Amino acid sequence: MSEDSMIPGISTYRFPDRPYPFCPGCGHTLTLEHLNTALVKLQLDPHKVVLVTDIGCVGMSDQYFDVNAFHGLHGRAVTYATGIKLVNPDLRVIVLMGDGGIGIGGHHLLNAARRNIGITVLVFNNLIFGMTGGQHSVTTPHGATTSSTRFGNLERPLDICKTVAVNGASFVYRGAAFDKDLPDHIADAIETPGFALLDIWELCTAHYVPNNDFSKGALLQTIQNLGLASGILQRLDAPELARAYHEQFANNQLPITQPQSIEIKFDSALTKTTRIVLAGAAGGKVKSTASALALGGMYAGLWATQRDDYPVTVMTGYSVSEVILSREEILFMGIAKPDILAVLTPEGLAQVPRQLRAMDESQTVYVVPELTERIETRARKIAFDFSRAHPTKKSLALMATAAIVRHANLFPLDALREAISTGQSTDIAQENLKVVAASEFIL
Ligand SMILES: Cc1ncc(C[n+]2csc(CCOP(=O)(O)OP(=O)(O)O)c2C)c(N)n1
Ligand code: SF4
Repeated sequence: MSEDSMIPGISTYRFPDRPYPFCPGCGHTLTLEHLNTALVKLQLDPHKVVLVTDIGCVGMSDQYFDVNAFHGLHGRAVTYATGIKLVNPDLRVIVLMGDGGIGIGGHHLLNAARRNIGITVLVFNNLIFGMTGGQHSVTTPHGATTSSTRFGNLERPLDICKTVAVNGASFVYRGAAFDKDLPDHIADAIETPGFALLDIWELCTAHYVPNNDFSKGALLQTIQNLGLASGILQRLDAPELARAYHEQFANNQLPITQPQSIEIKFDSALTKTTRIVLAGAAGGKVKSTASALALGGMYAGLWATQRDDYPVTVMTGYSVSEVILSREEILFMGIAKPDILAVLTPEGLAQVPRQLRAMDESQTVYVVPELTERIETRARKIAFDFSRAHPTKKSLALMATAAIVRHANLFPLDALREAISTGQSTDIAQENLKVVAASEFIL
């Protein structure tokens, strides 16, 4: 651990006022407490820890920890973690997933071990699909009763540890959620540079325990009966992929895309974090407008985030972009309640009813005239006036956004012009600067 990654004196990584939601006696509670103890032992900078959760009861875990988090599709947690680690090898990326996720995303696990990517996988192995009612999983023992194996499981269980070990994992451990020394092993795994996995056996008190007359003793006995080894099962010293990847580019003097530094050239009068949603149509340059808005904010000294949503099809359907501008670092990119919502097209409007309902009188909806009557919200409504400037489908988003920047006094319009000039090709920027000039006529 490097010195700069230490913030001494952290006594917990949990949110103290958020109790876990699991059933009484659920092993997930024990394992998460062990994880917390391990993090406290390591005293890692919370900004450099990322919990990647899979689906299932275990998938709820990340919201109880005050660190970065990513939650995605079932079985894919290892792939998300791989991507995060590849981009930033300095992060401690910890995957929390069930045996169900291991089965669904087994292929990803093999490849993560084979690549020796430096992530830590905690398998919350309760021998069952917990969240969906106790169906059998890849680790359910032969003969076990589950809601999908009423007369006993006919399949043989997967040995997760052997599987990742044979594929080259750097650290492999098997134990139980009851193990007192589990925090030390979790810490050991997190400190391992390469791929590390802990197969942690647990009780699902809602399903596996009642269906199999199961208990702590029976769980430990089952590990033995199956002939599964426990403790540290493998420790290999092999190059970690993310570091090797970055070094390879450095040795060949090729730049890996790095965040560009931006020179602050303007001042913003913005005092409070402002959440802006642009709801328009695909092909309407919504996304590039949002990029210009975010970059303009940065030129004016603000923090900015951008999040885009559009269908897989092109040039048809909706396109909704969310931009947050703030004086403070932005730790969560989602927008449940916008401060400013621009409704530009019917497709966009169809995507934002919840946000419109959430808004109150202190917030503003800017809307094209033909959709004004269809907006149901408590927020202040302001309609654009297109009598003196006539945007096309392609210029509407930018013209509206430039008008909003001025009207809401987000930052100087020159910062938006700078973003367009530096962030877009010369021809497109020239056209767009004319659109910005025309924006003064519409609000
Ligand atoms: C690809 C996919 N298949 C099935 C599901 C339905 N599903 C949601 S939770 C779950 C069971 C999760 O079991 P596990 O991963 O072991 O976690 P646990 O609930 O035991 O913590 C399933 C099958 C899904 N969300 N995605
Ligand atoms: S259903 Fe099982 S895994 Fe889910 S919270 Fe309850 S005991 Fe835990």
